[in-house]
This record gives sequence, structure tokens and C-alpha cells, in this order.
Amino acid sequence: MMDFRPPADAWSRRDLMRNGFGSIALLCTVATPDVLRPRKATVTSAAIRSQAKSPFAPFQRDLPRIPELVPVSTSRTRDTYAMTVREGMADILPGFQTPIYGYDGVYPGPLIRAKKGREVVVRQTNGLPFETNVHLHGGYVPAAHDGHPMDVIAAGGSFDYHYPNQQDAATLWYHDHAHGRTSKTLYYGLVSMYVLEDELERELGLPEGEFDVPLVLADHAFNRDGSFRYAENVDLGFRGDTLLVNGAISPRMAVQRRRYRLRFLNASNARSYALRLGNGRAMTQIAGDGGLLTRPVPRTGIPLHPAERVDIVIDFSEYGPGEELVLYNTDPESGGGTSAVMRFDVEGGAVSEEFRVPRRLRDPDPLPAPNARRTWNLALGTAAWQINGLGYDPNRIDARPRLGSTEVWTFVNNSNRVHPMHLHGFLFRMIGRSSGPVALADKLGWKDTVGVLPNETVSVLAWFAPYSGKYVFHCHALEHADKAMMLQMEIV
Ligand SMILES: [Cu+2]
Repeated sequence: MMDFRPPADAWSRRDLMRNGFGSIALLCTVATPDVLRPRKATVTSAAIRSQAKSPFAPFQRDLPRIPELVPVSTSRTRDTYAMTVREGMADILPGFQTPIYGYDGVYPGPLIRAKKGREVVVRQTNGLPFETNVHLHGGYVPAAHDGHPMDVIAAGGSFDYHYPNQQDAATLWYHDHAHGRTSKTLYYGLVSMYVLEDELERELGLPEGEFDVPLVLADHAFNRDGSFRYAENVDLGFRGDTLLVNGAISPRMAVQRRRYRLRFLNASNARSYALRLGNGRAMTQIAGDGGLLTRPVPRTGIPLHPAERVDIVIDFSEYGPGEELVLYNTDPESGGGTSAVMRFDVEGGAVSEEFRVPRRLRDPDPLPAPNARRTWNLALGTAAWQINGLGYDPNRIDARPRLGSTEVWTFVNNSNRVHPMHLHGFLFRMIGRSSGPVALADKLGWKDTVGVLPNETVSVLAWFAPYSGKYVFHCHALEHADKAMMLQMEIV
């Protein structure tokens, strides 16, 4: 059913070589292309092509686990971390080094595991030759620490981000948000996960430790020198021909015969996924963007638009030793090298686990009745993407919700592209969508990003708490956001 043709164009078509790594140099006012050239210049793509097996074939590498960052200091109420945003090299293709931008020079960056009620401080030092900043996506964060696109860290500078962690357990992530270049900085690696845990969740006894697995999905393409290939497409957004999970091409993961919690993040610029097991069996979704659902929901297909997260539990005790279970991406716009996400290889050994996912995961949150209604029309303007006919202007406030209130926001997509709409600093509940009923799992939890499908209208109930101040909301197709599909709100 699925084919695994290698994404051969970058290797066989001479014209693409000219793309080189030039695109990344455009990012910087002080360009440093030399640093970004692969070190192993003696290895040629011919060497790769002569290998018996294409390096782009899936399931050749074990899933890399994202390294967890250790605090530089801890106190009774706070954990302090330090990271440097810098250039680095990633081992993705055998025999090649792929230049990246990375938190601490790695892709994906290091994972932060935070506890509700304990403050996290992250000192971010900018070792890049241009401005950067850090947005904690999905976090309740005071405006000054949110990574607003105009709050940037100068080259060589540093900033202490304070994260209060007063919200419920959730799979958050962090990434660059300096305005106008996120499509390139995220593509070249400025992405990682931030897992927030709490006591209520712990009491559920969900899989933890090595059985709790963060997974960063992103599509990429490659030049013949092993570097990432990026070609700007403002309309469609970047689409790569190769799927990376935690920086490895469609990897395999050895699993014991027990339950695992898998935390999926769509860190792609613009590609949507639809996760589906090869045998068509249901996965158990337990959480979305904003944390646990009120109860688990079995799903055979799970859409995952850019910036969205889903936490699922898969019970591998249902499989025999040696069985191989493939997780596919069946989104209709995907195929080839983006159709296999990963493979689970079931190990031998007895099933000893007694755990079951509880029928109830959390209580629903009562919400005040909406205080206002706003409609946002999403469309391509004459030169850039717009919301209500406007592009991003940091000197303009486009909405002033009242602190602590709820509002009904309706996104009307007047285009034939998916727009994953994201609110900084606040969460929302799904109310309705014109294309059909809201998926049960989307009704049972909080979200911070919703994929608004072509010509679809989506309504959400947003809750503007707990912080006031200026935040942005925008499309998370990064080329759309960079080309101004972003507005500003001030919570008053
Ligand atoms: Cu968009």
C-alpha cells in the first residue's frame, strides 16, 4: 500500500545542488556560511548512492531519545537551566554531518521536564550572529517572558526566561519566535519539548520514565552534501520529502510488551499529519495541546497539524514477540518519504504490567459565559497572508480581551490552504467547525492551536487568563506567519 521511494531528486538533479546552503546565509545580516558547511567534505553523494540500501529507507536507525537538560541550580521553589542557541552538526545521514541551528547545538534541543508549582528559569544565551528569542508554546507565561516576536535577544546577549508553571500538566514545546525568520530557524533546528508534570497526573499511574516518549516530527529535504535543503514557498509553506522523528529518518523503536505514552509534536513548518497504525487498530489519546482530556478516547486516525500535540497510549502487550508495528502518516498531501512515521519492534519477554488507563483522567474546568465574539477572516492578500485584511504590525493592537473573560473566536478560512491558528499565552476549547462535528478528543480538552481546513469555519471559546499584557496570535504555517499572518492582542 505504502511505497518508500527515496526522495531522490536532491541526489540526482544537478540543478538542486546550486541551492546549497545559501538559503541559510540569507538569514543573517552577518552571514557565516563557512561555519555551516559540513566538515566531512571528502564524502560524496556518490558514496551514498553506491550503498546497498538507500539512507532514506525507513526503519534503519533506532529512535533517538531527546536528551533531558539538567538544571544548573535548584532551590526549594525553582529550577534554573542554561542553554546556548548556536550552530551545530546533526548525524542524520550516514557519512554526513548536517549543519543546524540548535539549543545547545543539538537537534531537537534538550528536553525540559518541569513540575507544576515549581518555577523554571532558563538562561538563553544567543550564540548566533543574529537575533533570536524563545517562545514557550502552550505555556501560561507573563507577557515579558512569552517570546513575543519583537522581544529578541541580540547576538551575543542573553535573557532569563521565567516560567511559573502554574498550569496543569501538558506537553509544551519551545522554539524561536523572532519575527520574519521562524520558517528558517525552526526548520534548521530551533525546536524542542517542555514536558510539564503534576501530581494529579502522576496519581493516574500513566507510563513514565523510559516509557514516556517525546517525539518531534518534522519533514525535511537534503542537498547532496548532506545539508538540509530549504526552498521558500510562501503559499504552500515548506514541504520536505523526508520525515524525521527526533532527528532520525522514520526510525524504529524497540518496545517491551507493555503500555507506552507517546507524546507527538508536529514541529513541521507547514505539513499536516494523520497518524494511523498499519493494522488499523485504535490508539488511546489521553491528552492534547493543553494537557489531559477528561477521559481517554480511542482513535484509529489522529490528525496533527503544525504545532499541535497529542499524547497517546499504545498497549504493546497485545502483540507477540518479534512483531513489527508501523505507524503511518496517511494525510492525503503526504506520501513517499513522509508516509512512514516510525516502526515499533516488539521485544520478547512476558507481559507483567497490570496498569490500565483510568476511565476518568481529570475534571472538566467550569468557564464563564463569553464576554465578546470576534471573527477573523483568513486569506491571501495581494502580497502576503492576512487576517481581516491586515498583516502583522507590532505598533497596532487588534483585539483587547478582558483579563479573566472568555470570548468566542471564529476563524473563517477563505483560502485553499490549512491555517493552524495559534494563540500565545492562552488556551481554548473547540466549539464547532463547518466541515463536520468536532472530534470527541478535541471536545474533551484544552487546545492552543487548531488546524482550520481549506474553506472551513472554526469557532473556539478562548479563556484570557491568567496574565494581562501584549501577546500575538497567528497562523503556525511558518511561512504564513513570517509573511505577516499574525495579529496582536492586549489583555486588559
Ligand atoms: Cu496559514
